[in-house]
Amino acid sequence: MKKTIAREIENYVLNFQKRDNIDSFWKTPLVGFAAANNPNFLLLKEVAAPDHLQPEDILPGGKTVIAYFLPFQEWIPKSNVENVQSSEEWARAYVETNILISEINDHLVNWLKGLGHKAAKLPPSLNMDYERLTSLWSNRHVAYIAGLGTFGINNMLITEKGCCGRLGNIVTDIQLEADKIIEGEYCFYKHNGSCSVCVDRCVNGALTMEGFDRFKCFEMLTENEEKYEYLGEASVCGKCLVELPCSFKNPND
Ligand code: B12
Ligand code: SF4
Ligand code: SF4
Repeated sequence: MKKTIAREIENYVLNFQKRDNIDSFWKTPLVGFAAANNPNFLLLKEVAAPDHLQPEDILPGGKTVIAYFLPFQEWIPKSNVENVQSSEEWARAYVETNILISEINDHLVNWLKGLGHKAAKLPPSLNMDYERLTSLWSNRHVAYIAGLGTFGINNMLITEKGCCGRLGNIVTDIQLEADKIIEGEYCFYKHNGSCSVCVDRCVNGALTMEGFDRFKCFEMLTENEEKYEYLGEASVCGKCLVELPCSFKNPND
């Protein structure tokens, strides 16, 4: 069943990028599975984020959380290396990937229900609190628990296909074998202190070795959103994800 779910996501992406009105392209998705009762879900709530929802809040009786990572084709991040403002390709990929994630989630929920299972996604209204700039559900944390990667000091989840891509999740009542959390650190800085390229790349003083200022970051995202208003809601920057040793792979490989 795990392979069937991964194939379903992969096929959805392949068909989506064939559409005439879609310009972005993605590599084969990575898919991971977390047990809904993994103690790390509660740990996140108790240690870091008291408001964070549990899988049970999204689907009562849910047993497994499915996490997927949609890596961008390399030309998209490469287009975003130069200049302070984001490239149009990066902005467009953000807008199109948000549509893709929303469609994949709806498709998976309906497809699993059609097979007689229960499944649910996080309601989009809970995804972002614009005053605090946080969410009640962490796609990164879920993907980490599902064994898809580890955190970089740029805050991104670094997977075996790097950090340049976007994440999605749904919860189901199917009991599936959980994937193991990755041991060790993919980020070079966390591994042996040998890298800080992402910090040097930040264009608005938001990401420093002392920490991350989400409001300064959001200032840059808003500047780009205004520039690319004609594309939709492109709240982007992403300079701290591109041209890094971890952009397209686990740098320790
Ligand atoms: C709020 C938000 C923002 C805010 C704040 C960013 C931030 N760093 O927190 C703003 C608007 C500034 C922003 C900016 C960006 N964002 Co943003 N954002 C989100 C959003 C909607 C919610 C994040 C959140 O608050 N989660 C809840 C908190 C509690 O968890 P967390 O911060 O995700 O994760 C923490 C815990 O896991 C904890 N933790 C780490 N290790 C451990 C271990 C244990 C044991 C425990 C208990 C906890 C713990 O620390 C983590 C980091 O703070 C997510 C989507 C989502 N729903 O997850 C996207 C998301 C994080 N953003 C993403 C991206 C790509 C960006 C941008 C590059 C913009 C762009 N697309 O061009 C920039 C990058 C800025 C940066 N370097 O951090 C991607 C990241 C993809 C990836 N590879 O990881 C996400 C996942 C969207 C997606 N669906 O793919 N973002
Ligand atoms: S650029 Fe270097 S320090 Fe930054 S997240 Fe990637 S590996 Fe870690
Ligand atoms: S997204 Fe832009 S402003 Fe935000 S931390 Fe990264 S480089 Fe800095």
